Amino acid sequence: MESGKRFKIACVGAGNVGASVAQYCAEMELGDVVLVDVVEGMPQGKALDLTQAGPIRGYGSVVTGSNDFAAVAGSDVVVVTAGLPRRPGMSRLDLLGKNGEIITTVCEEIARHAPSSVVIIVTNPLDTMTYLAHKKLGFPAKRVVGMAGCLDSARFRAFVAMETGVNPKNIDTMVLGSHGDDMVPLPQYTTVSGVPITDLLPAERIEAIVERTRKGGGEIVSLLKTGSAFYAPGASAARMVQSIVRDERQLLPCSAYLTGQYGLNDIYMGVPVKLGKGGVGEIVPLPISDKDTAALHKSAEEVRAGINALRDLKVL
Ligand code: TXD
Repeated sequence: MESGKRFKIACVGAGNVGASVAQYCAEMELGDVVLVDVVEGMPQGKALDLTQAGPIRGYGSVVTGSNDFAAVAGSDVVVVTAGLPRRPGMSRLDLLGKNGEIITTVCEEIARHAPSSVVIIVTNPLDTMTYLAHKKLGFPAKRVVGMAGCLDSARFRAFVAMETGVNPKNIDTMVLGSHGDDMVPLPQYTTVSGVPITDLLPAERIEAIVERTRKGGGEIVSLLKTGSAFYAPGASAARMVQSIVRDERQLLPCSAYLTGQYGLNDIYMGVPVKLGKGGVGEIVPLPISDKDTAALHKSAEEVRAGINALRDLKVL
């Protein structure tokens, strides 16, 4: 990825999240964007719609759509949102098996057509699917990364902004662990213009914000009734694309492959990474309390259970 070159970003899965990733990437002119989906005509239609928004929004990114995976050829970054939502009567295990099959097929195609790409997985259950993708793609771990922490920390920041009335741009935070109820938000690393929120807000308000962050996805699902959040997830994945194509080396919480960091091995989990050209540059070891370490290990158990279930289902 030399500087000055025109980047290509593929969004595999052109549903709600995939289309918003495409929209944000085009608006930020991160590169040309291709939407790929199995639903006939849908990625082409959304691509045309986004192309027609360009003159008004002032971007010139070329946005195309296809039902053929060959369209991802030459992509620098591939964002995978392909998957099924959980339907009534479908168990978590059924969903794991179905999405596991979709990730397997998609990764075979990505490995064939875009073998040098950095792949960002968004499909749930996030950390388990990212682990599966890493195994199926056969790419070095640094080129396979999961999006969840960026979203969880954006939610945390938004709630702190709502609580304090301060511009969310002034708020920084870090969230570790798996994507789900067991995530580990870190109030001690959450600051408003450099001031830790532990000095600004009473403990019970912080606890309430942490709890709301943990349940952030569910809160939106219950309001929408059909489907789940997509604006903030799309923006979070686009932020990761930005850090990669512009080699910004932003320190972002991402699901990354661990080889002993934080006492965890052979697993994908949300940790702070320097994200830049080529993917995950470095996993940053943060000093965290024994309580947070225990919480992180507890959330790892859930990811391991998912990985084992995929093995039982013979998907992995
Ligand atoms: O933080 C996070 N990681 C998440 C994850 C935040 C939000 C959403 N999260 C998960 O992303 C969600 O649980 C789903 O697993 C994915 C995608 O969510 P989205 O809301 O975009 O779902 P949609 O709108 O149903 O879109 C999925 C698309 C849909 O258009 C299908 O036709 C397509 O995936 N699909 C495929 N595309 C390509 N190839 C294959 N095989 C395929 N199968 C389905």
